[in-house]
Amino acid sequence: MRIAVATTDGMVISKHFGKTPEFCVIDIDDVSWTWEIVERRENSPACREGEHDAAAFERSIDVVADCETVFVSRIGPHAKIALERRGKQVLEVFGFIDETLEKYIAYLKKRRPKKKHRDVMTEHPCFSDGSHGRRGRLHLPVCRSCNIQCRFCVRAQNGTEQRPGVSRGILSADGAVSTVAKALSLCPEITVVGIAGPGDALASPEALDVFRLVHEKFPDLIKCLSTNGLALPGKASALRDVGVRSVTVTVNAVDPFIADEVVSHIVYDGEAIRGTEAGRLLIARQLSGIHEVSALGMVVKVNTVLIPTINDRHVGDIAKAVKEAGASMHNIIPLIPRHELSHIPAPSCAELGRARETAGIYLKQFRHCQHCRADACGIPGESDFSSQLYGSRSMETFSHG
Ligand code: CLF
Ligand code: SF4
Repeated sequence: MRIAVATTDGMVISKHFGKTPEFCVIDIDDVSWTWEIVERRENSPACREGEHDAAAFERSIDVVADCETVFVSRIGPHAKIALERRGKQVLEVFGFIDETLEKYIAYLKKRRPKKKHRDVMTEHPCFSDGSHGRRGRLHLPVCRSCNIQCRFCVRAQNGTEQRPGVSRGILSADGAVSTVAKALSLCPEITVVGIAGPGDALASPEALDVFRLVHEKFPDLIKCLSTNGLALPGKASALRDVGVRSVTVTVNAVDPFIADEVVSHIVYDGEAIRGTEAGRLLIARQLSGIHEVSALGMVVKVNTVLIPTINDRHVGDIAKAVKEAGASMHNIIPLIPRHELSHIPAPSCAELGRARETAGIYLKQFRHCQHCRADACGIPGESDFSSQLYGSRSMETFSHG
């Protein structure tokens, strides 16, 4: 992790956030628990002889943009809130940097998560900033059907579209183990085997069967499940037993009226349910599923599709609710306008940034999502071996989000 220290000499935390002429940037290695100064960054102080320079203040915030924690001798409430809104931890302390870091590292070690959790947080490309661009993931497109209908979802099978819910075809459970072996030979950086569609991973039994087979042969690979959460309650033990260590639940609303605008119907116990009744049931089952899997040590990320005019003012409520349920990370992804919501434009970068900032008050935000296809293979954003792995199969129509 990276921290910033307000200092003048690289030895003592001695400066007020608004008055420091520099920040000393330090990296802490959370495996060896060593630290090193990697950079001394100049800063133009926002407070000058009692005057506040708003532009310089914003620049100071930018100077520490890549740091998780900021150490200062003093800080005003406005600046503290501004940093916390950007997901920073702010610690006020006056003292030698080395002594302070010794105490801080002891604190970090104590709150260090259990081993399984730590591996996911350091080795999974969708859970760790450090692993993004270095670690790969393989998606096995084994789940054909879905138990809900999102108003933006058109399931498709083709070799060209780059979005969730698309694959070249459906893979049989028998072919999964040899597919993993081939994928590892193409891309040895793969640390994660995920099932993310093209339908919902829990709407049919294939995902559990495939994870069981893959886990027997490749126990060290992280198994990652992505679901809409309707069928998640009651499955936590079964998922843990087949090696699942990370779960993504797509939660687009925690208000049944908003959920009704996102989902046209759900199918529960063989019955199609619509309207706010469907929303209420879906939300309750998503939150209780998140609670159950996180209680068993699986790391939970929540995906939210940002839909302007529908849930764009609701992301803070979503982040708060799913965090209380046990989620550790949030991934807000822009709507790809399709199907019943094809008339709504995709959110702009600014809208996406604002949503992440709001949700980031409650939950750590993942910002590197590549909208992977359900048959993705490689390092997200860096390499793509899916056509070598799966070839160009002919298609039916299916999707996932
Ligand atoms: Fe796949 Fe999703 Fe697991 Fe990652 S993807 S099931 S958590 S292994 Fe990652 Fe791809 Fe974004 Fe998903 S970049 S779409 S967040
Ligand atoms: Fe099902 Fe996913 Fe499509 Fe929603 S986006 S209908 S959960 S496949």
